[in-house]
Amino acid sequence: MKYISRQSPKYRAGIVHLGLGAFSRAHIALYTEDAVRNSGGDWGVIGVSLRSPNVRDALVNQQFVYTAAQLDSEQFECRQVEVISDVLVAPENPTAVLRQMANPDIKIVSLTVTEKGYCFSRLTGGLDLQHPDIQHDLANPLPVSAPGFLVRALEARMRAGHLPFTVLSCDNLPENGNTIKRVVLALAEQVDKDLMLWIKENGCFPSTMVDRITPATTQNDRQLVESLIKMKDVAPVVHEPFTQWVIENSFVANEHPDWASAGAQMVNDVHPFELMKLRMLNGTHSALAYLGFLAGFETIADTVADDDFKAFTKVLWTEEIIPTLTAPPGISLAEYAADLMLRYENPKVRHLTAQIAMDGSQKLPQRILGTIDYRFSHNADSPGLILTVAAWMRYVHGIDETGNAIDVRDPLADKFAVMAKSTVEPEDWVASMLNVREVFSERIAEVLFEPVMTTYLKLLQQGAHKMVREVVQAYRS
Ligand code: CS2
Repeated sequence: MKYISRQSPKYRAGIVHLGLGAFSRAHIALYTEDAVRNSGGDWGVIGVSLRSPNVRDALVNQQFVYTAAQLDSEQFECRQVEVISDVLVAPENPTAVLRQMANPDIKIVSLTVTEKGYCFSRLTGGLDLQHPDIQHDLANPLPVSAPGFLVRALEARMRAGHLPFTVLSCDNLPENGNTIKRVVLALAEQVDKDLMLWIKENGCFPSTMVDRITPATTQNDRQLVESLIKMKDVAPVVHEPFTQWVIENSFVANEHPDWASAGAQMVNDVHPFELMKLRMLNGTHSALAYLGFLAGFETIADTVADDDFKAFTKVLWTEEIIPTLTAPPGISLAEYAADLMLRYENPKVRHLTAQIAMDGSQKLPQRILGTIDYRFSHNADSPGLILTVAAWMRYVHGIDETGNAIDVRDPLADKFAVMAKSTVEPEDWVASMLNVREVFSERIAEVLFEPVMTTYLKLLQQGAHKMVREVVQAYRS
C-alpha cells in the first residue's frame, strides 16, 4: 500500500512548535492549516520533539503529512493535514532546533510540553532552579528543557538584532502565558540580566485555553484509518468532534495566523475560560480517571455509562465546581456541563482512565485543590473532590482494589514508591502524602488533613464505587 504523502512542503514555516504530541497535531495544527487556507500567510509549522524520535520517525516517510480522524457517527471522518513542514528531534540536534527558532521568519514558538515541561516549582511559584534539566541548561549552551530552548533562542535573536518570537503556551495550566513568562524571565536572568530585560520589554506570552479530547492512537485506529483512506499512514491522530481555542490577543508585532477565521476566539482575558475548563473538564476528568480506574473502568465513556458515576460527575459540577466559577462572557456553565457529559459519553472516544491518571502530582493543584481551597475559604466542604484526592493517593500507592500493581506514571513516581514502602499504616501514608510540598501547600494540607484521612480510610474499606454512590446520596438527601 502507498504511503499518504505530498510532493513538497506546501507552506513556508512561521511557527516552531515544541512538543509535537497527538494533541497539538489534532488541534493547533488544524486551526493553523484552516487559517492559512482562509487568509494565507507563511504559517507552516516546524514540529520539535523534545525527547523521543518516534513522531519524526513515523512522519518522515510520509513527508510529515498525516490523517486527523474525527471520532464521530458511524465512520471516522478523515482529513489530510499538511501544515507540518518538518520535524526535528531536539536531543539529536539541538543546534538545528535553535537555528530554526532564531530564524526571524519564525514569528511564534508554541508549546504543548505538558505540565511537567515547564520546570516550575509550586513551592516558589517560579522556575525550579534545582530541576536537573535547568541545572543542565545553566551549565551548557545547548539546552534540553523547553524553557532552555526558549531562552537560548531568544538570546540569539537579541544578539542578531531581530524581534523576539511570541511564546504561545497551549498546556492545561492556569495563566499558562504568565507561567511560561515567569519561568523564561527567571532563566534568562541567570544567563544574562540584559537578556531578561530585553525579553521583558519586547516579548509577548499570551495565555490560551485549548480543548479537544485526543485519546492516544491505537493499532486499531491505524488499521481503520488505512482502510478508509486506502493508503498507509503510520501516524494518524484521532480526536472528538468538539474543539475550542481561546487566545489572548497579544502577539509580537501583532503577527499570527488568522486563527479567528478558523474558529478560535481572540480575547483580552482568557482567565475565566481557563478556570472553567481546568476545573469543570480537567477536574472531573481526573476524578473519573482515579475513581473510575479503581472501580475497574477502562475508559471515561465506560465510567460515565455507569449511573452512579454519571450522577457523581453531575454533582461535582453543580454542587462543588460551578459555584466557584464566574461564567466567561456568553457561556452558560450549566450548558457547558451538559455538553461535557455528551462529550464524555461518546463511545467512539476510547480515552483511557490510565492515560488521564498520569502525572497527577502535576495536575491535581489546578484541577482539584484550587476548587477545594476556594470552597474552604467560603465555608463550604467538598466531599466529591476530597474523595478524588483520596482516590489519587490510593492510585499512586500502587495497588488497585483487586490487589494488582498499578503502573504509576508521574515525575514523582519513584519518590511515591519509596514512601509507600516505608509506611505501614494507611494513616501514615495519608500524612506523608500531605507533606509532599510539590503538590500540597502547608495551608491546603492543613485544610485537607481531617477530611482526606477519614475518606481515605473509608475508601480502603468500601472501594471506589460505593464511595461515589455515597457522595451522590448525601447530596440528594
Ligand atoms: C486530560 C486532558 O489527559 C488529561 O489529563 O484531562 O488531556 C484533556 O483530555 C484535554 O485537556 C481536553 O482538552
